Amino acid sequence: LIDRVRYSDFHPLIMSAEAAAALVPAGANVGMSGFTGAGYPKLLPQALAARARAEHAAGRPFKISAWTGASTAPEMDGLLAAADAYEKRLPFQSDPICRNKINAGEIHFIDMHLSHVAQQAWFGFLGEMKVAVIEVLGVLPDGRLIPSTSVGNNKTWLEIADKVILEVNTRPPLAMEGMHDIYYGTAIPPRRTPIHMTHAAERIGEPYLRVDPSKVIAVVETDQNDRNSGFALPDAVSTQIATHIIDFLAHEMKQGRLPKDMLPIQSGVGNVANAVLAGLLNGPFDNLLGFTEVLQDGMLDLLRTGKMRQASATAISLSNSAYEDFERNIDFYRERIILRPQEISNHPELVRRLGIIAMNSMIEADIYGNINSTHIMGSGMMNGIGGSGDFARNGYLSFFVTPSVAKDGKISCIVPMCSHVDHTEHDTQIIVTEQGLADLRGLSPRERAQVIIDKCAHPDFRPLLQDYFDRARQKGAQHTPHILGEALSWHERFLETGTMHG
Ligand code: 0RQ
Repeated sequence: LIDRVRYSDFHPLIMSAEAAAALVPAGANVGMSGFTGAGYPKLLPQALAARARAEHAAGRPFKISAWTGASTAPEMDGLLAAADAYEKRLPFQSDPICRNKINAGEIHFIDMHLSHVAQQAWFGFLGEMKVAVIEVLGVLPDGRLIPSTSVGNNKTWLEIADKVILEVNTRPPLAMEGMHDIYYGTAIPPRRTPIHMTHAAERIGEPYLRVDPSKVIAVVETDQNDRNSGFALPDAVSTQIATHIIDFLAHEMKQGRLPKDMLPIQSGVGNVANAVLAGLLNGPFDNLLGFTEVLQDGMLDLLRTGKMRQASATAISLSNSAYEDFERNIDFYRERIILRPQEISNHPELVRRLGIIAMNSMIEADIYGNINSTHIMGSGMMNGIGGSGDFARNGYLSFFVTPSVAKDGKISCIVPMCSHVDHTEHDTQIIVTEQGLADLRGLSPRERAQVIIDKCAHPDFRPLLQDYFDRARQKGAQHTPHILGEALSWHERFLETGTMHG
C-alpha cells in the first residue's frame, strides 16, 4: 500500500476497515463514492454493517444516512440495508434489499436528479456531511488523489465533509491515471461562470481529486473488483427497439435535421440501452461521440472498433469480460475515455450546448407522453430518476424506450395516465417500444395520443386505449381529454386482480 500512498503524512493513518468504521459517528450523513456499481468503497461499508449489527444486538441504536453518486453494490447498499444501518439514502439505488426496505417504509429515500446532488449539498440543502468515504486508486506525493472507476460526487464530498476516510483500491489498473477530468470551476450563485466546454471530448479540469490532508482520518486498503454485473445478449424485443431508433436517426440525418457527424450520445443503463449501442455497432454512423453518465459494454465495443471516437462519462460499469478487455487495453481506452464529476457529465448547460441525443428506459408512458421512470403502480420505488431527467429535458433529441408490456403481458407499459410522472409531456420527444416509434415532436396532446396508441401500444391493449381515448373525447375539456375516475383504473385492476386486462 505504501507504493500507492506516496504522501507520507497518510502512512500513520493506514488502518483496518473495522478501526476506520469505528470513527463514523452514529446518525452521521456519510458521503460515499460509487456510481452504478463502480468505484464504491468495498470494505468500510461491510465494517459499518457489522458495527450496526453489534450495536443493535447490544440494544443501542446505530444508523447513518448515505449519500452517493448513484447505485453501489450488494456489499454496500445490500449489507447496510440488511443491517438496518440506513436512516436515509440518496440520490439513487438499485439494490433489491435496499429497495424492499424503502418500500416497507424502513428507509427514507430521496430520489434526485443526479446533476442536482452536488450543488444542493453545496447549498446546504441536505444537511451537514460528517464523513466522506472515498475509493481512490492512489495518493500522489503531494497528497492529491488518483480517482477510481467512478468520479460521481467525490469532488464535492471531499470538499464539504468534515472528515475523510480513503479506501485505496489496489485492484483496478493504476494506468487509469490521467483518464479523469475533475472540474474545479463550479461556484455558488451568483458567482457562477459558464462552463467552457464546446466539445464532448474536451478536457476542462485536472486528472486528480484534491483533499485537505488535515481532514483525512483513516486510509484503508482494498483489493477488490467492482460489482461488474453482466448484460444479457440483446433479445428480440430490445433488438426491435434498437432497430426503430437507428432507422429513425438515419432518417433524421437524411432530412437534414441531424448533422452528418451525428451528435454525442447518452444512453441509460440496462439491456435495451446496450442493444441500441450494439445496433450502432453495425449501423451506418461513424466517428460517434459519447456524452453519457455510465459507460457500459456497448460503448466500450463502439470505442474498440473505432465506431466511436471518444466517450465522456462519470463511471465505467462493465461486465467481467468487458472489464478484462478494458484492463488489457488500458492505454488505448485512457486516450478515448474521460471520467468527470457527475455534475459535469450530466450538466444541463452542457447537455443543451452539445446537443446530446438522450436515450433512457422507462417503466410506463401515458397516451399524452408523460413518463414514469421510477415507480411501480404509483407507490413502490424501483431505482430512482437517476440522470434521465438531466438528459431528457435538455437533449437535442430525447427518446424514452420500453417493451410495450411487462410481467408476461399482464401490464401495459402504455397507459391512460401514468401512476407517477418523472418526465412530463414537455420533455418527451420520441417514445419507442418493440411495436414502433412515436415521433411526438410538433404534436398537440390529442395528436400525440393517437400516434402513441397506434405506434407503441401492444395489440392486446391497443383497442382498450383507443376506447378510453375515444370516450374521453366525448365530454370535458378537449386539450388533454381524460376520464378522471377511470384514468388510473388499469393500475387498480392490476393491484386487485394481477392483470391490467379487463
Ligand atoms: O421487473 O425485474 O421484477 O421482472 O421493472 O424492467 O424491462 O428489465 O428494464 O432493467 O431496463 O429497467 C426504467 C427501471 C427499466 C430503469 C427502468 C418491471 C419489469 C422488471 C425492470 P422484474 P426491465 P430495465 C441512466 C439513466 C430510471 C433511471 C434512468 C431505471 C423491472 O431503466 O431505473 O433512466 N430508469 N437512468 O418487469 C410494473 C410496468 C413495468 C414494470 C417494467 N409498467 N409496471 N413493472 N416493469 N415495466 C442511469 C443512471 O441514472 C444511474
